[in-house]
Amino acid sequence: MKLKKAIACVGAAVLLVAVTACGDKGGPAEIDDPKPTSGAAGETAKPKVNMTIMGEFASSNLSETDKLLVQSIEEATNTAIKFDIPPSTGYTERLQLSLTTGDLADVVWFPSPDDASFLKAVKDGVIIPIDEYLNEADNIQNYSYDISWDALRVNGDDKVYGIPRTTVIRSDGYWFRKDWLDKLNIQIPDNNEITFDQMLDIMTKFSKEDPDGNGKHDTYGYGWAAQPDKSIRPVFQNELGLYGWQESDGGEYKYMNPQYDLNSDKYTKALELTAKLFKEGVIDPDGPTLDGGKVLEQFQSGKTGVIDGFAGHYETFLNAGKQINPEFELAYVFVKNEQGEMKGLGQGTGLWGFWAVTSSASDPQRVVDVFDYMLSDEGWDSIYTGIEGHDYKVENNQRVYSATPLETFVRKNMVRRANDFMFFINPAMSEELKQKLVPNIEKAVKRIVMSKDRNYTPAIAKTPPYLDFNKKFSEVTTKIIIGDAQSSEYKEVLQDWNTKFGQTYLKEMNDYIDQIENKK
Ligand SMILES: [Ca+2]
Repeated sequence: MKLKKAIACVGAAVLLVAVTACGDKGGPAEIDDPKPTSGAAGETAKPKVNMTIMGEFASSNLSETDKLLVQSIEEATNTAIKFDIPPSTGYTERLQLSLTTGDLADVVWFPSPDDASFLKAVKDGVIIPIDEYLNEADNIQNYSYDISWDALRVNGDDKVYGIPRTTVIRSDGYWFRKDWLDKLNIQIPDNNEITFDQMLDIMTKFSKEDPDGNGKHDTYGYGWAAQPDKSIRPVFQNELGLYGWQESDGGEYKYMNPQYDLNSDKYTKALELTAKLFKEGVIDPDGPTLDGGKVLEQFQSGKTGVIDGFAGHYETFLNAGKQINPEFELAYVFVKNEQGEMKGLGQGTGLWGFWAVTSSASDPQRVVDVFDYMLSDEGWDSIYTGIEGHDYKVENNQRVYSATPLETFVRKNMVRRANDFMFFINPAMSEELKQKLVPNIEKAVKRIVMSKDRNYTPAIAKTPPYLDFNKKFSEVTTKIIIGDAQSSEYKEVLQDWNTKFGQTYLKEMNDYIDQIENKK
């Protein structure tokens, strides 16, 4: 359907005409497209442009659906697109080599705006600013997070150095053992939202009241893990109102993170609560030594009754759990904060890497146009659902999807639309399952609160003495949580930090946030 449309529109070859004649802004798909009138091509058509896109994908070769997608993009934008996909284990090296030798694709993917080779390439003029090309890129503007643009202004000149590869930011809820809730006669409201007190009560019952009925005291309320760097942090920060850098309630600094605030007890209270739950065995005592994979295993095997996680994993988690215990059932639950609000910290800057236009690009505007097309309603429909005839057929005005397409290396990994939670839902999913999952994913996307630091790191925090001192925070946090230190010891370390580094750190962070916030 869409491919036919794209071809039909390119037949007319006038993009302006294409928008009016073939625009399909969310309306129902029509089967009988009027045939394009020929002869309109010519005057305003843009010349064909060749471009190479260098990116990191799971396969160096395009799959069938990838090829069909690229073809539809080429036809819609009058381009010839080549992909340069190094083996993913060697991507960084290949990218650096290209930057050094100047043998560059028109547009290249970088994993992060902090990437040292990216920052150098910007300084050297190898990566160019794209502000002027974004003027008419309404789709890129509409479907990127504001914070992503801030993260891409890396050169102190207020210019943007990349097209976001957006990731849909979520703040997930919790998986509960539904069969354990039933066994203990605990009801969850229809909207799946409970208070933090209810959450604490349920976790306590899961650890004390033998929810698996084996007569042994062998379960824990909540499964948690150490951070990837092995440090541990207090649990339930969302519920306790810890959302990173926000406007402060007063005091010396306009913006504050409770973790660094000598005048606030929010963070020490979170430490105290984690220590209490740890001591009482309400949270898994093995948590500090576990990683994410192990936490999932403990939950599926019935050692813990609650874990946090993505609502879209329902079928996978349920099937894995049922293999171990046929009684295994799942409920997905959100926990409101102490003020009764549905809020959760969104991580990152909305970027899952980004696309940087290089000084070798023969037509930078057209590179931006290609990405803008991918995010248009028509382009996005092909990216999300695939191409008619291959990924789905149209029968009785309805799309019938083929078996789950797995080889969407390029198709599903070029661009995303900010806040578009339907991305997480396979279009082939049954209506019944959609109705079960979509409301939960929607809540996880809509409840996000972003930390105002936008992943910015003050210069002082990159110095060796600072990095060395930082270990003291990890040490004291671990000690408090496992019961080897009083929570007041955190404030002692914080006081020391404040004297040595904090004033510089807090001022620099405040200046950064202030500058970005005032631009709005
Ligand atoms: Ca038991």
